[in-house]
Amino acid sequence: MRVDIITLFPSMFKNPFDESMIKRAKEKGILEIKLHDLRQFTHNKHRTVDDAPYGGGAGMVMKPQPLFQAVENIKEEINSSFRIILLSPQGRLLNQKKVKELAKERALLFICGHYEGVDERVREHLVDEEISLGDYVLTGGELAAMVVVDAVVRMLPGVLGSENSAREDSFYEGLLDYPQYTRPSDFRGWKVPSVLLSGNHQKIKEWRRKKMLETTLRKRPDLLETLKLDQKDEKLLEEIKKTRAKD
Ligand code: 58G
Repeated sequence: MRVDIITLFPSMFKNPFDESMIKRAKEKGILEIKLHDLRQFTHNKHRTVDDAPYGGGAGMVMKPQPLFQAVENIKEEINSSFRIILLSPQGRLLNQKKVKELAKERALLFICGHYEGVDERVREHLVDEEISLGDYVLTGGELAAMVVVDAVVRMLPGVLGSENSAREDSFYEGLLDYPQYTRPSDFRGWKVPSVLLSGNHQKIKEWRRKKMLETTLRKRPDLLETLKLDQKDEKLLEEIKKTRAKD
């Protein structure tokens, strides 16, 4: 996958993109990231990228010209189809389903906004898709772009081991994960659930499934509302609800 990022602060990406999984994905040739300094696409002497809003009011708005110019220049470099994404609080909320969808693209281009936002014509005529991480405001789109890139890269074939990618599928299902434990089996008197030490793989599988449903019901009941559970899961969920009602 090729990832292009248009930003006023390319150096913000240096360290985060040179560590761990993203570094490995680049080394393996699975991923190529190109950063573009927005100021390079300005035509005026002062390399201005923002201006006051029409209609008045506080703050500055990002001018359309440098952003359109940047995308048009980059377009000539990319010889495959690509999706142009704007990170903003007005976008659709990112979830794992969207992450998987983005991971199927050949190339992604992220626009990182600053100030009070971008000229509406960028949103209307340049951007394919607006994505938000959540209902809060950041000073710039850079950190949001890093989050999206990290989540997408994680889903590219060959980035995770096969064991991990299989486990990921359980989250894609829309349930939260079951609790995990590692050695020692007794840490400061807190013991690992005995079923996990039993060696009974069928029992372990059932325990984990039940815990996934239980954790989801307790922490994110909203996730269960849209989920289609099979009869076995429905039965487990009823059991969980009954035992919870007692305490
Ligand atoms: C409209 C409004 C367009 C993402 C603001 C662009 C980016 C939060 C998120 C902007 C962001 C999020 C202004 C600074 C986007 C710019 C940037 N804040 N929730 N801030 O994903």
